[in-house]
Amino acid sequence: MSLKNDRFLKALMREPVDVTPVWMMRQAGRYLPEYRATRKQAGSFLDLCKNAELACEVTMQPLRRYDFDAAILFSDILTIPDAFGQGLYFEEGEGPKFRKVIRTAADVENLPEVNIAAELEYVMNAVSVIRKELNGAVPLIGFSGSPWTLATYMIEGGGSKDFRLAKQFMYDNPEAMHLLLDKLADAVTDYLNAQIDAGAQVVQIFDTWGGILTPSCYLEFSLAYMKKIIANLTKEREGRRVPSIVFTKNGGQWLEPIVASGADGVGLDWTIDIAEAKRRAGGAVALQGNMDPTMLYASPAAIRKEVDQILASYGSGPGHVFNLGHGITPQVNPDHVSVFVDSVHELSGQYHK
Ligand code: 1CP
Repeated sequence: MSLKNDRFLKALMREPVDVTPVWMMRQAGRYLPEYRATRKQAGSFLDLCKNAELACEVTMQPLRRYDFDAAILFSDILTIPDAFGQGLYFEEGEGPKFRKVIRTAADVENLPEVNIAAELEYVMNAVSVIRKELNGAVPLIGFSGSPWTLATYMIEGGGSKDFRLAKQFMYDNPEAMHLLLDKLADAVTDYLNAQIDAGAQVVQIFDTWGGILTPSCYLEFSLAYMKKIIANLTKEREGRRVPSIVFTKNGGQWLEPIVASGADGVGLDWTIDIAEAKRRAGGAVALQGNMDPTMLYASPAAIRKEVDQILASYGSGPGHVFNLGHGITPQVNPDHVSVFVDSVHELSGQYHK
Protein backbone atom coordinates (compact mmCIF):
# COMPACT_ATOMS: atom_id res chain seq x y z
CA MET A 1 0.00 0.00 0.00
CA SER A 2 1.41 3.38 -0.90
CA LEU A 3 1.77 6.07 1.73
CA LYS A 4 -0.29 9.25 1.47
CA ASN A 5 2.35 11.19 3.40
CA ASP A 6 5.90 9.86 3.14
CA ARG A 7 7.90 13.01 3.92
CA PHE A 8 9.21 11.46 7.14
CA LEU A 9 10.67 8.47 5.23
CA LYS A 10 12.05 10.78 2.56
CA ALA A 11 13.70 13.08 5.09
CA LEU A 12 15.33 10.08 6.80
CA MET A 13 16.83 9.08 3.44
CA ARG A 14 17.90 12.72 2.90
CA GLU A 15 15.61 13.04 -0.13
CA PRO A 16 13.85 16.34 -0.98
CA VAL A 17 10.56 17.14 0.79
CA ASP A 18 8.05 20.03 0.57
CA VAL A 19 8.17 20.92 4.27
CA THR A 20 10.09 19.51 7.27
CA PRO A 21 8.34 16.45 8.77
CA VAL A 22 7.60 16.46 12.48
CA TRP A 23 6.64 13.98 15.19
CA MET A 24 7.15 14.06 18.93
CA MET A 25 8.68 11.57 21.35
CA ARG A 26 5.93 10.39 23.75
CA GLN A 27 3.30 11.92 21.46
CA ALA A 28 0.77 9.45 22.88
CA GLY A 29 0.71 10.03 26.58
CA ARG A 30 -0.48 11.63 29.75
CA TYR A 31 -0.67 15.24 28.51
CA LEU A 32 -3.73 14.17 26.47
CA PRO A 33 -7.03 13.83 28.41
CA GLU A 34 -8.22 11.17 25.93
CA TYR A 35 -5.08 9.13 26.73
CA ARG A 36 -5.83 9.32 30.45
CA ALA A 37 -9.40 8.16 29.77
CA THR A 38 -8.31 5.15 27.68
CA ARG A 39 -5.64 4.21 30.21
CA LYS A 40 -8.31 4.22 32.91
CA GLN A 41 -10.52 2.06 30.75
CA ALA A 42 -7.63 -0.40 30.23
CA GLY A 43 -7.06 -0.65 34.00
CA SER A 44 -3.28 -0.28 34.03
CA PHE A 45 -0.50 0.89 31.79
CA LEU A 46 0.57 -2.70 31.05
CA ASP A 47 -3.00 -3.76 30.24
CA LEU A 48 -3.07 -0.86 27.79
CA CYS A 49 0.16 -2.09 26.11
CA LYS A 50 -1.18 -5.66 25.94
CA ASN A 51 -4.55 -4.81 24.39
CA ALA A 52 -3.95 -4.27 20.65
CA GLU A 53 -7.19 -2.33 20.07
CA LEU A 54 -6.57 0.06 22.97
CA ALA A 55 -2.87 0.45 22.11
CA CYS A 56 -4.01 1.33 18.59
CA GLU A 57 -6.53 3.81 19.96
CA VAL A 58 -3.89 5.72 21.96
CA THR A 59 -1.46 5.63 19.02
CA MET A 60 -4.13 7.28 16.85
CA GLN A 61 -5.21 9.93 19.41
CA PRO A 62 -2.41 12.46 18.76
CA LEU A 63 -2.86 12.03 14.99
CA ARG A 64 -6.51 13.09 15.26
CA ARG A 65 -5.54 16.30 17.01
CA TYR A 66 -2.30 17.21 15.25
CA ASP A 67 -0.75 17.14 11.79
CA PHE A 68 2.07 14.73 12.72
CA ASP A 69 4.04 13.11 9.88
CA ALA A 70 4.54 9.80 11.71
CA ALA A 71 2.81 7.50 14.19
CA ILE A 72 4.73 5.66 16.91
CA LEU A 73 3.71 2.28 18.27
CA PHE A 74 2.26 2.59 21.74
CA SER A 75 4.27 0.28 23.99
CA ASP A 76 7.29 0.61 26.27
CA ILE A 77 10.98 -0.24 26.16
CA LEU A 78 10.58 -2.34 29.33
CA THR A 79 8.64 -5.11 27.55
CA ILE A 80 12.00 -6.85 26.89
CA PRO A 81 13.11 -7.15 30.54
CA ASP A 82 9.55 -8.30 31.29
CA ALA A 83 9.88 -10.99 28.59
CA PHE A 84 13.11 -12.12 30.32
CA GLY A 85 10.98 -12.91 33.38
CA GLN A 86 11.81 -9.87 35.51
CA GLY A 87 8.16 -9.13 36.35
CA LEU A 88 7.50 -5.52 35.31
CA TYR A 89 4.88 -3.60 37.26
CA PHE A 90 3.86 -0.01 37.76
CA GLU A 91 2.87 1.40 41.07
CA GLU A 92 0.32 4.19 40.87
CA GLY A 93 2.08 7.56 40.78
CA GLU A 94 5.50 5.89 40.58
CA GLY A 95 7.68 4.76 37.72
CA PRO A 96 8.26 1.21 36.49
CA LYS A 97 9.56 -1.46 38.88
CA PHE A 98 10.78 -5.06 38.57
CA ARG A 99 10.06 -7.95 40.92
CA LYS A 100 13.39 -9.61 39.96
CA VAL A 101 16.65 -7.74 39.45
CA ILE A 102 20.14 -8.58 38.20
CA ARG A 103 22.88 -8.19 40.79
CA THR A 104 25.45 -10.93 40.06
CA ALA A 105 27.19 -12.59 37.12
CA ALA A 106 25.16 -15.73 37.94
CA ASP A 107 21.93 -13.73 37.50
CA VAL A 108 23.06 -12.87 33.97
CA GLU A 109 24.07 -16.46 33.18
CA ASN A 110 20.74 -17.73 34.49
CA LEU A 111 18.59 -15.45 32.35
CA PRO A 112 16.22 -17.70 30.39
CA GLU A 113 16.51 -18.27 26.64
CA VAL A 114 13.66 -16.20 25.28
CA ASN A 115 11.93 -16.23 21.92
CA ILE A 116 11.23 -12.51 21.92
CA ALA A 117 8.90 -12.44 18.90
CA ALA A 118 6.73 -15.16 20.49
CA GLU A 119 6.90 -13.80 24.04
CA LEU A 120 6.02 -10.28 22.87
CA GLU A 121 3.41 -11.33 20.33
CA TYR A 122 1.06 -8.75 21.85
CA VAL A 123 3.38 -6.00 20.56
CA MET A 124 3.38 -7.44 17.01
CA ASN A 125 -0.43 -7.67 17.19
CA ALA A 126 -0.58 -3.99 18.12
CA VAL A 127 1.73 -3.14 15.18
CA SER A 128 -0.53 -4.94 12.68
CA VAL A 129 -3.74 -3.44 14.07
CA ILE A 130 -2.19 0.08 14.00
CA ARG A 131 -0.91 -0.36 10.42
CA LYS A 132 -4.39 -1.37 9.31
CA GLU A 133 -6.02 1.56 11.11
CA LEU A 134 -3.46 4.05 9.71
CA ASN A 135 -4.41 2.90 6.21
CA GLY A 136 -1.28 4.51 4.74
CA ALA A 137 -1.89 7.98 6.23
CA VAL A 138 1.64 8.26 7.72
CA PRO A 139 4.46 5.77 8.41
CA LEU A 140 4.54 3.76 11.64
CA ILE A 141 7.64 3.83 13.88
CA GLY A 142 8.55 0.72 15.88
CA PHE A 143 11.07 0.99 18.71
CA SER A 144 13.18 -0.61 21.38
CA GLY A 145 15.45 0.50 24.19
CA SER A 146 19.20 0.15 23.63
CA PRO A 147 20.89 -2.79 25.39
CA TRP A 148 22.67 -0.41 27.80
CA THR A 149 19.48 1.49 28.68
CA LEU A 150 17.57 -1.78 29.22
CA ALA A 151 20.42 -3.12 31.35
CA THR A 152 20.24 -0.08 33.66
CA TYR A 153 16.58 -0.84 34.43
CA MET A 154 17.24 -4.59 34.84
CA ILE A 155 20.02 -3.96 37.36
CA GLU A 156 18.55 -0.98 39.22
CA GLY A 157 15.09 -2.59 39.32
CA GLY A 158 13.48 0.63 38.04
CA GLY A 159 14.45 4.21 37.27
CA SER A 160 17.45 5.76 39.00
CA LYS A 161 18.94 9.14 39.80
CA ASP A 162 22.61 8.17 39.82
CA PHE A 163 22.71 4.65 38.25
CA ARG A 164 24.99 3.58 41.08
CA LEU A 165 24.14 -0.13 40.87
CA ALA A 166 24.28 -0.35 37.06
CA LYS A 167 27.62 1.45 36.90
CA GLN A 168 29.09 -0.52 39.79
CA PHE A 169 28.09 -3.75 38.04
CA MET A 170 29.77 -2.54 34.83
CA TYR A 171 32.98 -1.47 36.61
CA ASP A 172 33.25 -4.57 38.81
CA ASN A 173 31.97 -7.21 36.36
CA PRO A 174 32.73 -5.98 32.84
CA GLU A 175 32.56 -9.52 31.45
CA ALA A 176 29.16 -10.24 32.95
CA MET A 177 27.98 -6.83 31.74
CA HIS A 178 29.12 -7.69 28.21
CA LEU A 179 27.30 -11.02 28.41
CA LEU A 180 24.12 -9.24 29.50
CA LEU A 181 24.46 -6.62 26.74
CA ASP A 182 25.09 -9.35 24.18
CA LYS A 183 21.92 -11.20 25.20
CA LEU A 184 19.99 -7.94 25.06
CA ALA A 185 21.43 -7.02 21.64
CA ASP A 186 20.18 -10.35 20.24
CA ALA A 187 16.78 -9.79 21.85
CA VAL A 188 16.52 -6.21 20.54
CA THR A 189 17.50 -7.34 17.02
CA ASP A 190 14.82 -10.06 17.00
CA TYR A 191 12.29 -7.66 18.53
CA LEU A 192 12.84 -4.89 15.97
CA ASN A 193 12.88 -7.33 13.05
CA ALA A 194 9.61 -8.87 14.29
CA GLN A 195 8.11 -5.35 14.48
CA ILE A 196 9.29 -4.71 10.91
CA ASP A 197 7.73 -8.02 9.78
CA ALA A 198 4.49 -6.99 11.47
CA GLY A 199 4.49 -3.63 9.64
CA ALA A 200 6.77 -1.08 11.32
CA GLN A 201 8.19 1.17 8.56
CA VAL A 202 10.92 2.89 10.62
CA VAL A 203 12.64 1.76 13.84
CA GLN A 204 14.13 3.88 16.59
CA ILE A 205 16.54 2.73 19.30
CA PHE A 206 16.10 4.77 22.51
CA ASP A 207 19.43 5.04 24.31
CA THR A 208 18.03 7.27 27.01
CA TRP A 209 20.85 6.58 29.48
CA GLY A 210 23.88 6.30 27.16
CA GLY A 211 24.77 9.90 28.03
CA ILE A 212 25.57 9.08 31.67
CA LEU A 213 28.64 7.05 30.63
CA THR A 214 32.27 8.11 30.27
CA PRO A 215 33.42 8.49 26.64
CA SER A 216 35.23 5.14 26.56
CA CYS A 217 32.41 3.31 28.37
CA TYR A 218 29.86 4.82 25.98
CA LEU A 219 31.67 3.37 22.98
CA GLU A 220 32.30 0.01 24.64
CA PHE A 221 29.05 -0.62 26.55
CA SER A 222 26.43 1.27 24.56
CA LEU A 223 27.33 2.23 21.00
CA ALA A 224 29.06 -1.08 20.12
CA TYR A 225 25.83 -2.98 20.82
CA MET A 226 23.62 -0.56 18.91
CA LYS A 227 25.97 -0.92 15.93
CA LYS A 228 25.65 -4.69 16.09
CA ILE A 229 21.86 -4.40 16.15
CA ILE A 230 21.75 -1.97 13.23
CA ALA A 231 23.98 -4.27 11.14
CA ASN A 232 21.46 -7.09 11.61
CA LEU A 233 18.22 -5.20 11.01
CA THR A 234 15.94 -5.93 8.06
CA LYS A 235 16.81 -3.09 5.68
CA GLU A 236 13.98 -3.32 3.18
CA ARG A 237 10.34 -4.31 3.27
CA GLU A 238 7.33 -3.71 1.02
CA GLY A 239 9.80 -2.49 -1.62
CA ARG A 240 11.08 0.37 0.56
CA ARG A 241 14.00 1.05 2.83
CA VAL A 242 13.17 0.63 6.53
CA PRO A 243 15.27 3.43 8.05
CA SER A 244 16.71 3.17 11.54
CA ILE A 245 17.21 6.02 14.02
CA VAL A 246 19.55 6.05 17.01
CA PHE A 247 18.82 8.44 19.86
CA THR A 248 21.36 8.77 22.66
CA LYS A 249 20.21 11.43 25.09
CA ASN A 250 23.18 13.67 25.91
CA GLY A 251 25.14 12.01 23.08
CA GLY A 252 26.07 15.16 21.14
CA GLN A 253 29.63 14.94 22.42
CA TRP A 254 30.01 11.59 20.59
CA LEU A 255 28.23 12.60 17.40
CA GLU A 256 30.92 11.40 14.96
CA PRO A 257 31.00 7.78 16.20
CA ILE A 258 27.17 7.77 16.41
CA VAL A 259 26.95 9.03 12.82
CA ALA A 260 29.24 6.13 11.83
CA SER A 261 26.96 3.57 13.57
CA GLY A 262 25.16 2.62 10.36
CA ALA A 263 21.85 4.25 11.39
CA ASP A 264 20.03 6.35 8.77
CA GLY A 265 19.01 8.97 11.30
CA VAL A 266 20.49 10.34 14.53
CA GLY A 267 18.28 11.83 17.24
CA LEU A 268 19.61 14.91 19.05
CA ASP A 269 18.66 16.28 22.43
CA TRP A 270 18.52 20.05 23.01
CA THR A 271 22.05 20.44 24.39
CA ILE A 272 23.66 20.64 20.94
CA ASP A 273 23.13 23.31 18.29
CA ILE A 274 21.68 21.57 15.25
CA ALA A 275 23.83 23.70 12.91
CA GLU A 276 26.93 22.31 14.61
CA ALA A 277 25.51 18.79 14.48
CA LYS A 278 24.80 19.17 10.76
CA ARG A 279 28.35 20.32 10.12
CA ARG A 280 29.84 17.46 12.12
CA ALA A 281 27.53 14.83 10.57
CA GLY A 282 28.71 15.92 7.14
CA GLY A 283 25.55 14.81 5.34
CA ALA A 284 26.10 11.14 6.21
CA VAL A 285 22.80 10.77 8.14
CA ALA A 286 19.51 12.58 8.72
CA LEU A 287 19.21 14.51 11.98
CA GLN A 288 16.15 14.39 14.21
CA GLY A 289 15.37 17.01 16.82
CA ASN A 290 15.89 19.03 18.85
CA MET A 291 13.62 21.49 20.66
CA ASP A 292 13.84 21.50 24.46
CA PRO A 293 10.59 19.77 25.58
CA THR A 294 10.25 22.34 28.38
CA MET A 295 9.80 25.00 25.66
CA LEU A 296 6.23 23.65 25.29
CA TYR A 297 5.39 25.33 28.62
CA ALA A 298 6.28 28.75 27.14
CA SER A 299 3.85 31.00 25.25
CA PRO A 300 2.72 30.15 21.69
CA ALA A 301 4.78 33.09 20.38
CA ALA A 302 7.91 31.83 22.14
CA ILE A 303 7.36 28.28 20.83
CA ARG A 304 6.98 29.56 17.27
CA LYS A 305 10.12 31.66 17.57
CA GLU A 306 12.13 28.69 18.86
CA VAL A 307 10.88 26.45 16.01
CA ASP A 308 11.89 29.20 13.57
CA GLN A 309 15.33 29.41 15.16
CA ILE A 310 15.96 25.63 14.95
CA LEU A 311 14.78 25.53 11.32
CA ALA A 312 17.10 28.43 10.46
CA SER A 313 19.93 26.76 12.32
CA TYR A 314 19.53 23.57 10.26
CA GLY A 315 19.11 25.76 7.18
CA SER A 316 18.47 24.64 3.61
CA GLY A 317 18.43 21.15 2.30
CA PRO A 318 16.98 17.76 3.16
CA GLY A 319 17.73 15.42 6.05
CA HIS A 320 15.96 17.13 8.96
CA VAL A 321 13.14 15.53 10.95
CA PHE A 322 11.76 17.94 13.52
CA ASN A 323 11.21 16.57 17.02
CA LEU A 324 11.68 17.44 20.65
CA GLY A 325 15.06 16.72 22.26
CA HIS A 326 13.31 14.21 24.57
CA GLY A 327 9.73 13.19 25.41
CA ILE A 328 6.87 15.61 26.07
CA THR A 329 6.00 15.85 29.77
CA PRO A 330 2.52 15.31 31.27
CA GLN A 331 1.64 18.89 32.32
CA VAL A 332 1.96 20.48 28.85
CA ASN A 333 -1.13 22.28 27.52
CA PRO A 334 -2.27 20.21 24.49
CA ASP A 335 -2.98 23.43 22.52
CA HIS A 336 0.72 24.25 22.63
CA VAL A 337 1.47 21.07 20.69
CA SER A 338 -0.62 22.38 17.76
CA VAL A 339 1.46 25.56 17.78
CA PHE A 340 4.64 23.46 17.70
CA VAL A 341 3.54 21.15 14.85
CA ASP A 342 1.91 23.86 12.72
CA SER A 343 4.91 26.18 13.12
CA VAL A 344 7.23 23.49 11.75
CA HIS A 345 5.07 23.03 8.66
CA GLU A 346 4.34 26.74 8.13
CA LEU A 347 7.88 28.02 8.60
CA SER A 348 9.95 25.28 6.92
CA GLY A 349 8.85 25.56 3.26
CA GLN A 350 11.48 28.22 2.54
CA TYR A 351 14.27 25.73 3.33
CA HIS A 352 13.06 23.19 0.77
CA LYS A 353 12.90 25.30 -2.44
O1 1CP B 1 1.17 6.21 33.59
C1 1CP B 1 1.31 5.97 32.41
O2 1CP B 1 0.39 6.11 31.57
C2 1CP B 1 2.65 5.47 31.99
C3 1CP B 1 3.54 6.49 31.38
C4 1CP B 1 4.26 5.85 30.21
C5 1CP B 1 3.99 6.03 28.84
C6 1CP B 1 2.93 6.90 28.23
C7 1CP B 1 5.31 4.91 30.32
C8 1CP B 1 5.91 4.34 31.55
N1 1CP B 1 5.66 4.52 29.02
C9 1CP B 1 4.87 5.19 28.11
C10 1CP B 1 4.88 5.01 26.66
C11 1CP B 1 6.18 5.00 25.95
N2 1CP B 1 7.41 4.73 26.51
C12 1CP B 1 6.33 5.19 24.58
C13 1CP B 1 5.14 5.35 23.66
C14 1CP B 1 5.17 5.89 22.35
C15 1CP B 1 5.25 7.40 22.26
O3 1CP B 1 4.20 8.04 22.17
O4 1CP B 1 6.38 7.93 22.17
C16 1CP B 1 7.72 5.12 24.31
C17 1CP B 1 8.43 5.30 23.00
C18 1CP B 1 8.37 4.82 25.54
C19 1CP B 1 9.81 4.58 25.67
C20 1CP B 1 10.44 4.61 27.01
N3 1CP B 1 9.99 4.06 28.19
C21 1CP B 1 11.73 5.13 27.27
C22 1CP B 1 12.63 5.70 26.21
C23 1CP B 1 12.24 7.07 25.80
C24 1CP B 1 12.36 8.13 26.85
O5 1CP B 1 11.36 8.78 27.13
O6 1CP B 1 13.48 8.32 27.35
C25 1CP B 1 12.02 4.94 28.63
C26 1CP B 1 13.27 5.36 29.37
C27 1CP B 1 10.92 4.26 29.21
C28 1CP B 1 10.80 3.78 30.61
C29 1CP B 1 9.58 4.29 31.25
N4 1CP B 1 8.33 3.82 30.97
C30 1CP B 1 7.39 4.53 31.66
C31 1CP B 1 8.08 5.51 32.43
C32 1CP B 1 7.43 6.50 33.35
C33 1CP B 1 9.46 5.36 32.15
C34 1CP B 1 10.61 6.20 32.72
C35 1CP B 1 11.06 5.63 34.00
C36 1CP B 1 12.24 6.36 34.63
O7 1CP B 1 13.39 6.10 34.26
O8 1CP B 1 11.99 7.18 35.53
